[in-house]
Amino acid sequence: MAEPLTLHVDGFYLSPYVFAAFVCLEEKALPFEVRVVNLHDRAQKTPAFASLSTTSRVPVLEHGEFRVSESSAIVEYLEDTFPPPRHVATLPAAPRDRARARQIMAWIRSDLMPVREERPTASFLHGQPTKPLSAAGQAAADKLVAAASAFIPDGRTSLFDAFSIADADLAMMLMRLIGTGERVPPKLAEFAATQWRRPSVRAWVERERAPYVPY
Ligand SMILES: N[C@@H](CCC(=O)N[C@@H](CS)C(=O)NCC(=O)O)C(=O)O
Repeated sequence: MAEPLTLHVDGFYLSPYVFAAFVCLEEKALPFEVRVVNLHDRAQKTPAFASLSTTSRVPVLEHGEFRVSESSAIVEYLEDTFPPPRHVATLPAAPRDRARARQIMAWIRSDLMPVREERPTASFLHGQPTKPLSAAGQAAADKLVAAASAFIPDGRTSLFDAFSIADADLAMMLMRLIGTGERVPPKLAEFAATQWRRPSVRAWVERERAPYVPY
């Protein structure tokens, strides 16, 4: 019998890291249970979750007895454990494309902090108000637009020939701007809109969320 999969998520479905793991499970059509960790109640700090996660952060994936934190590690684990052709690929197979996908995923997780701070996911997922971008926010937004324009080939609405989690990650980052009324070049707007329509992404966006409480 298949070992059960459980994804530990934040209650408001705001985490871009949970998003990547969730979309990966959906793309692969894997049955999984969701367990909510209410970050605003500091539930991630309870001894039970701290020992389960090691890092006291979401997402955490449980697969039978195995547990793994860190969204990119979860994506890699799912890709290795549930590979194509039986399951949809969520990372490119070709080494250079896979390296580029990993590059984009690592970059999104480690750069552009002013955009993440000034355009948190609550701003476009829960309609939380935003202020005009600061100089640092605008510089980071410009950097995002320039890099995304270079990464996405002209005439395409995906980074590679087929979908990868890097597409979803990049679309989420662009939605911080698009979803709060910032203008981006048409190629990027089309890319983000296409990715945002994917059923796996819709499953996360349309998930029933607890009403947002700032924390
Ligand atoms: N590098 C981690 C980041 C995970 C992370 O920072 N999760 C946040 C939610 S977006 C969290 O659990 N924060 C709780 C805390 O910091 O106490 C990943 O990619 O999974």
